[in-house]
Amino acid sequence: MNDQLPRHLVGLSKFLSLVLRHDPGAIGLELDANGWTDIATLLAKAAAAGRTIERADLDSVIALNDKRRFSLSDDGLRLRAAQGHSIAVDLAIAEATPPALLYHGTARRFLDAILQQGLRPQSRNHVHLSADTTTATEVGRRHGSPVVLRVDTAAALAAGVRFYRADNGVWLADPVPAHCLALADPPAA
Ligand code: HQG
Repeated sequence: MNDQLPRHLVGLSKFLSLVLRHDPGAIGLELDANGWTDIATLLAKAAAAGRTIERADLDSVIALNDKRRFSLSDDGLRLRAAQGHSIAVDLAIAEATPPALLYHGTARRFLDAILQQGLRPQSRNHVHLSADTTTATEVGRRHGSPVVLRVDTAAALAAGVRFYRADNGVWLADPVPAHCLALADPPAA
């Protein structure tokens, strides 16, 4: 994780994820309806809350983050998290046509519930899916012994599931019914 991000910037990346995805109020910040903050306001609010952020460090986190977690506006003045929100934001990204298969990495202990109930977004706004099993395995490992499900996207589309592609390429979806899910083949030895 954070392969290219210098170790001393990992804490800043996590702080930005907290503020821009889950709890802007922690530093008295308000995001707009689409999840953006003005960078000058972000830096001022963070400083007032006791967290001074060097502009160069912020630029490094945005540029070097392995998952491109943070998106800059076209004019370079505003910042938002690309995905992963638990607060209500409208990312205003267009529905996208997914590849035939997408993957979801989870922990083995969640498998029975997921195969019964389908994939739910839990605390986030969307179900998060990956385009490849390697990435999905890493996502699953965050929760425990990883297992990868494959999503039959044609079946999901037929069931009314909408798919979106976040600024950083992560696939986002509505809840995915169980009949669209199957265990993915284990990676070739
Ligand atoms: C599981 C990271 C029981 C689901 C990653 C997952 C991703 C169920 C957990 C992004 C369930 C939620 C999101 C059901 C789903 N019953 N468990 N019916 N449906 N679950 O962290 O997808 O590094 O909210 O399988 O790379 O793991 O933060 O979602 O295990 O892109 O940038 O409930 O977070 O990105 O966990 O990860 P999460 P996720 P960052």
